[in-house]
Amino acid sequence: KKIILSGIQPTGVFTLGNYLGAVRSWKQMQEDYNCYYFIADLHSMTIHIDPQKRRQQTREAFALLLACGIDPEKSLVFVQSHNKCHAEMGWIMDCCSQFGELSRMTQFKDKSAKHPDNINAGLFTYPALMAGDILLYQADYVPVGADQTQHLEFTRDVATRFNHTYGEVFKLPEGYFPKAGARVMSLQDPTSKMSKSDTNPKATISILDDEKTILKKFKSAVTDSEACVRFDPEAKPGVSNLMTIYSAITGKTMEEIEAEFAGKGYGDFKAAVGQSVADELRPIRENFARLMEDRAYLEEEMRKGAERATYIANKTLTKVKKRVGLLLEK
Ligand code: AQP
Repeated sequence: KKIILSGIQPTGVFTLGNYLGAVRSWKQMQEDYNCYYFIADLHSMTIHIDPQKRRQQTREAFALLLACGIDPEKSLVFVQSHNKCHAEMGWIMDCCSQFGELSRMTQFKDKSAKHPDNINAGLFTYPALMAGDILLYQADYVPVGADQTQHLEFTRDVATRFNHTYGEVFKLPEGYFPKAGARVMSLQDPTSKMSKSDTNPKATISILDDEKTILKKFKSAVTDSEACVRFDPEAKPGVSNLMTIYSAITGKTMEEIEAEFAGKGYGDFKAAVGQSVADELRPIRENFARLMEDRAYLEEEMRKGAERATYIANKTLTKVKKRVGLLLEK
């Protein structure tokens, strides 16, 4: 089986965007691939989070993956910092990355504009750590959103350069674009993506929101004054976003959705979208509550994941160290 690798940051409870854009497909991919999924706690250090909150969010993120149907019997699930190879490999990748190419990363520009008071070096070298994450496991495919394609290209460039300088070690990973993946936008500003770190709770659906909250948030979602359910992301970003969500959950096409709500107002439409989301998320919320009560189980799964991840990654790291001339300890 081919290897798939992906990570998610513990920067808050996953949103409907994280779920429909990533985690739901991760669950489906478990059947056909060897899947490695990790909680990217080292990456989350590029923004400031209260330490106690980071610990809690990391535990929750791990439980959320399992609650969403990632099965630790089928997939390797682990916390990034539990496998020390990531930090070591990250440094080696730092030294194989050029200032110029890192300077061209749009995510760095975006994030430093968003947090001008904390433009730390980690934010700048984030793509090098990510390259290490991917290359350590010799991943064949990396599921990436549009915002991550530049980072994957960077990973391939670094890997190619390394192989050329030190001899063939790394497999070049390819992007993987899940068929059912959807890009979900903010409910309050449908021109920007839904993000877990958004400070306006009305803008995002957390996958742990209860039914009442979900229906209320959809009711107050920004739309337009045309009162016609029609897919047109340019002219009608709000309505189109709700249609994207509804389509991703029900499997209906845009034409089918337009027909379903022809002649009806936005009230009925929003209620139907909200209900479909609430029904989809209910079992996840229940699974999560159960998992969080069983701390011993979570800790044991984390430990097992860390052990296996370290075993796999260490093979590549040892090869890398030999190739670059780091003296191996006897
Ligand atoms: N709105 C979205 N629609 C579709 N997919 C999305 N993803 C994130 N937002 C959307 C996908 O979720 C995966 C994990 O993302 P991440 O935690 O590594 O970081 P992110 O992309 O920065 O996600 P957030 O929610 O926006 O987090 P914050 O607020 O911390 O920056 C990725 O595969 C991503 O494409």
